[in-house]
Amino acid sequence: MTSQVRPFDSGSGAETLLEAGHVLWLPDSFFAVEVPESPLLTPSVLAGTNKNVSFDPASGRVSGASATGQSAGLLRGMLARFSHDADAFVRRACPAYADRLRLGRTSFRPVEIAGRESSWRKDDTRLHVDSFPATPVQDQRILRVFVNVNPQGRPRSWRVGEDFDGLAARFAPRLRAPMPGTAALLHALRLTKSRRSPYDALMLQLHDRMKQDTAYQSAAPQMPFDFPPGSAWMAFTDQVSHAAMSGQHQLEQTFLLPVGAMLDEGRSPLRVLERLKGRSLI
Ligand SMILES: O=C(O)CCC(=O)C(=O)O
Ligand SMILES: [Fe+2]
Repeated sequence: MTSQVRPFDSGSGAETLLEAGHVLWLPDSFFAVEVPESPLLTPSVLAGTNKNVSFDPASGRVSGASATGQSAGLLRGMLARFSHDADAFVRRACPAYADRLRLGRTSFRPVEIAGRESSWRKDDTRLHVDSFPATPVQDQRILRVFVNVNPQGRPRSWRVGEDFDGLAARFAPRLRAPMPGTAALLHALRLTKSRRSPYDALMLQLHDRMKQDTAYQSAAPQMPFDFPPGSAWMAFTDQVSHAAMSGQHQLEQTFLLPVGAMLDEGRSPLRVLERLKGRSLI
């Protein structure tokens, strides 16, 4: 079974559909780039070799951007407005999560994905589930909201892969608990911002094993889906196998949600992997 892209219908139990591993798609996005902001839609807003501009809604700090002066202010304003609107949208769409959601980072992705050079590990045109090497999630879910803001009418083309139960059953035998002391060492060396849980370590391995397995990439159950410009979508990207094949100009907001705030935490990747491994991973 593959995960599915479903039209989002307010008032129809978005939380249940997200927890079942679906992508919820909003054809008419809650956010649009305003006319004075449109000059920001160019890869030249990026500093150096960055692929994204990153924004921290808590501090208002922008990183990875080349802009200075007035255009820096415009960029910060657009990211702050997007982050605010994405937060309001998710709280409305998922009232059961509202009190427990934590706003993470915001990103702007002005580079065409197709043909972009990258290492296999960073290559998001390969099917994967999300896992963050430097910022462990501990027992939290990764919920992400995306908006395609392409001004030339081009879609963002994704592949959506098999459901997490299938994925986990296939890869779990190849996922190993890290050596004792690894998490403390990574944290002491400041390679991670907090302690990497056994769950984080297994999810990083799952991300890597999926991307490394070229036979799996072509043979795995999967469905292409084109998200038109002006549309938004959201998913638990730690659960939904996904790959972004082509497209340019996207905004993304990350949220973290403790598994205990889910309607059914038994569906979380954490609990699925714990059942397969027969032990606690936190
Ligand atoms: O840029 C995209 O459309 C999604 C890329 C991706 O896989 C991710 O951000 O985790
Ligand atoms: Fe991803």
